Amino acid sequence: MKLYYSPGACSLGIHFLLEETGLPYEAVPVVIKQQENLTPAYAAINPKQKVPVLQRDDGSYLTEFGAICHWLSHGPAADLLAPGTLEAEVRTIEILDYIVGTIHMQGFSRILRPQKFSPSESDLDWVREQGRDIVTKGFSQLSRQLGAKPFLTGDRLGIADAAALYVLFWGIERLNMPVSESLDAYFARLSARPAAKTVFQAEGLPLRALRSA
Ligand SMILES: N[C@@H](CCC(=O)N[C@@H](CS)C(=O)NCC(=O)O)C(=O)O
Repeated sequence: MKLYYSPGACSLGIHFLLEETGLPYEAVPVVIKQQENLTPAYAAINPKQKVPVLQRDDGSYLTEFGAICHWLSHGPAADLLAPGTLEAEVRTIEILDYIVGTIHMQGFSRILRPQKFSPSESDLDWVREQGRDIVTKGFSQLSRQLGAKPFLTGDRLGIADAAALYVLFWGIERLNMPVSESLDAYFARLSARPAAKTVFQAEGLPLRALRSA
């Protein structure tokens, strides 16, 4: 398999998941800052010009964070990641979609790319503020969802945790946003996993306080 990723982007979550599974894969950087996702060569791989993309062993390309997670957890990594029951599956999708669709796409997109939401320079601070509001509410929801469990969906790592890893990396590490103690400790636990350490290092992402919970 081949993962197309950009350092520090949402593809970080898939990178982490692949590393957790121990399956063989190659990580191919497509640096968004250098607009490598906008080249014709990359458009031929993903016409949406986004990361992550997973090229599977049959050569086909799979896009969208949730679809890639779903495929991994029912395909090659089913032994490790399959939710088990239909109820566990839909609860997992419920959380994962909220993280990707709301916290990332609605919240962080406003904070990090406010100009996509208004053509007027004078609106941008307001758009960023709206984004912070959405992310803050989102993190509270994640904290409630986590409760006293080790992982978002229970006692073992699941695909929703991979999505949580990247939004918490953005919130805690990049933007220094306040989060609840339990969410902070959860992020510390995820970041301290060997797979996370490998991926942070591979993507060149120094953690402020390489957390050691
Ligand atoms: N809905 C997509 C979102 C992917 C996405 O927004 N990726 C961002 C990086 S975090 C990207 O590739 N942005 C490039 C751009 O917008 O130019 C998914 O779930 O995979």
